[in-house]
Amino acid sequence: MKNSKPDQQKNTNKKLDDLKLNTENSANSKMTTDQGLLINDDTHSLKAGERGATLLEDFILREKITHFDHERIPERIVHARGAGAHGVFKVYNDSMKEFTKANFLIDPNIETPIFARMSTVAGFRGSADLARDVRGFALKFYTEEGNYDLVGNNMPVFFIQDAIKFPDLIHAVKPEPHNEIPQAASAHNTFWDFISMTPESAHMVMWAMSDRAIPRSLRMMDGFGVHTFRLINEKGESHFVKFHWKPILGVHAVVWDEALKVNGQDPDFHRRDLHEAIENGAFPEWELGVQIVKEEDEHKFDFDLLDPTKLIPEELVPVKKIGKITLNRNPDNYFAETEQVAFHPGHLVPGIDFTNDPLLQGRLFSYTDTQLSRLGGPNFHEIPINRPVVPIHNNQRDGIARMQINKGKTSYHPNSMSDGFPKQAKETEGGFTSYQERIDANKIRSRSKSFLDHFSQATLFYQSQSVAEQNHIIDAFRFELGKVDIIEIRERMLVLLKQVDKDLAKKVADGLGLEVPNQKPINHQHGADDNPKDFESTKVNSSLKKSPALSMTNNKGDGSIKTRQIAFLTANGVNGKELNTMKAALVKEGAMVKIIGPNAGSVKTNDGAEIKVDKSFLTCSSVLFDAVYVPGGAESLKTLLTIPDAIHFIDESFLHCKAIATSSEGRKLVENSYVASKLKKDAAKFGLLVSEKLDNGLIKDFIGAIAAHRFFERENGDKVPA
Ligand code: HDE
Repeated sequence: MKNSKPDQQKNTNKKLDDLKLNTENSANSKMTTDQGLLINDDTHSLKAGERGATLLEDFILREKITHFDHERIPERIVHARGAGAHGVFKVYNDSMKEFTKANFLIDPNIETPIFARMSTVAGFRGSADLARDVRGFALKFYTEEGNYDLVGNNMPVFFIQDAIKFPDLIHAVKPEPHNEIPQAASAHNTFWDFISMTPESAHMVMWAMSDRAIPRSLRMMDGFGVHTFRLINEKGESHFVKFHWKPILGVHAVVWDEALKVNGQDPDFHRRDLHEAIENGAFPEWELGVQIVKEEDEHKFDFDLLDPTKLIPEELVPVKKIGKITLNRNPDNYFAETEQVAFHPGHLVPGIDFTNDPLLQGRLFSYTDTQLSRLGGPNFHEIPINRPVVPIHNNQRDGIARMQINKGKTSYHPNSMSDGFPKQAKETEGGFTSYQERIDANKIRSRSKSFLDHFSQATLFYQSQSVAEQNHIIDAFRFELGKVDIIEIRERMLVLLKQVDKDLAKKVADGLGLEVPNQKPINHQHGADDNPKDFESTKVNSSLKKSPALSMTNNKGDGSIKTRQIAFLTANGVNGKELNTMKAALVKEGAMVKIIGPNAGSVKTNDGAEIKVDKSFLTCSSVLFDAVYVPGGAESLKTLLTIPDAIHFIDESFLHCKAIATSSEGRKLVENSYVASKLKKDAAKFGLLVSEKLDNGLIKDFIGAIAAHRFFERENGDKVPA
């Protein structure tokens, strides 16, 4: 399906129909003011004479400039930079009936419209996409029972255990207050100062320093609801649940050097990738999964289900895949939809409920509150992207920018003048009731002892990574702490890392030119009158030593090369047959081929055909691609060898562990790069495919190498300067 716009497809999506009510299209229309007056001259303001002063009475000028003056709204305090898309969700079958009465999770005939927004956390709205950061991943389901929001991240745990610390965490990671430096980066003093005094963050910090924090694409990252929620079935029974959504294309990352360069080459790298994939009909998909835990098993784990710094290892409770999320339509207008969409973990439907996770509890306050200042008042639910697909009836009235025109003489309950309407709905009619959890407690400010194991899962995460992934984590700590210029902070971090893994701490210390201090970690997260001893970290001896599910190596998805971006390096005289054959083979597998040439325009093949150039060496670089192919052609290679950027393309692709293929004369580019020294007998095993001619063997090997994503073996002493 090439075109994803709803006008061109059979559309039964209620939310898209609903948005049409507010969609404007200026095609074939004359220009008007906001009052509908036709405009005769949008080019000149009204002046007292051709060279005279502008007149105050020019209401057309004033309306236009006033609107412009007020175009900006405050950006999100966190998750300011994001990209969004419309889509649908459908469950596979009714097997969830046992656990929940939420219709959209049990009826396979229902296709629920959704809107998704993915974001970085720390950077401002104009920051670059490939910052090392957690990615927000928020889903709004427009269900027949009202909107349900699953406001998650691409990592399954969080930095802190109590919402009251969130402003501190965010102040620490945001640019430092005196000079507003650095943008969209955690590599600075204040972040690590806070983290080093907050051992509960150890697990999340391992995730944030892993390759998960630099995704290849927003379409290739996991989603997690993070907190434990409840599912409530028709009988009113509760089960604990963790939500996951896993990309069909697998979870993939870039390498750090690449991320730094992408941010300069294309700061919109992720946003563009999502937009283009959807425009090309390559709709991103995830499978929604659940881990379900019975009420009576709440305390059977060696961690607390309410602690948001812990995950439930999939080896203990498997993820049951229950349905599919598909993003199939780009927003028509970024501001109206992606910027104004307002998520809130408290947007619930019957069949889903909260737990007492203290982080979740705080979030339930924050999200509505923040919209009041961001979107200007309490009517943000009426903004088209936010309004549900079911009617709203209540006695809430007025406020800034009220859209709804409520008829009738009453706006209170109970009333007799409107026959009691709108009436409350019984539970059997779909009325929402909260799960009646029994609570018998003192009102206190404290933290459960069951939250004090700060390191076991950090260790589990580290131990479950492949060697390459572990090396990347070590490098990330060296980079981040290397940017911290207060030695005491670096040392406190080494003390924490030693609790996670001694070898990790030692290697990071070596990179920093320090020794790992022989100290115990100190937990500074407690009240002034508390005894610090009561808050010391405890490490539980878990029987689970490794969780393969935590390594990206084991999350490769369908193993296809769909949507991978492949660069073909060409110049006049390129071997047309080789170019076209390889292109056809890759496109057949769903990859995207881009022709790179010395200049914009076109290149001539050796058989006289003309091929359009997608990018010149000036307007792109290897970091924007997943793999590179150099077709033969004596004349083409002669030209390419005179272009330093073409040689650099090969070196950089090799450094970033990407698949490289050449056929016939194409090998000359490799032979004239630093990669020449890597042309060993078994080079093909490591994704360096140099072939005398283009044959089926090369095509098959290249497809396999692209699917492998990266050849991290090259990082073991096989690097080249690039
Ligand atoms: Fe958020 N978070 N958060 N958060 N969060 C916001 O709400 C907050 C947390 C997440 O695309 C804000 O509308 C508190 C965890 C996403 O619009 C704000 C705490 C998780 C998004 C807010 C957390 C998230 C937000 C800013 C700790 C993963 C972007 C703008 C108690 C499960 C949603 C806004 C979008 C946005 C508060 C922690 C995910 C200020 C107080 C944990 C994906 O309300």
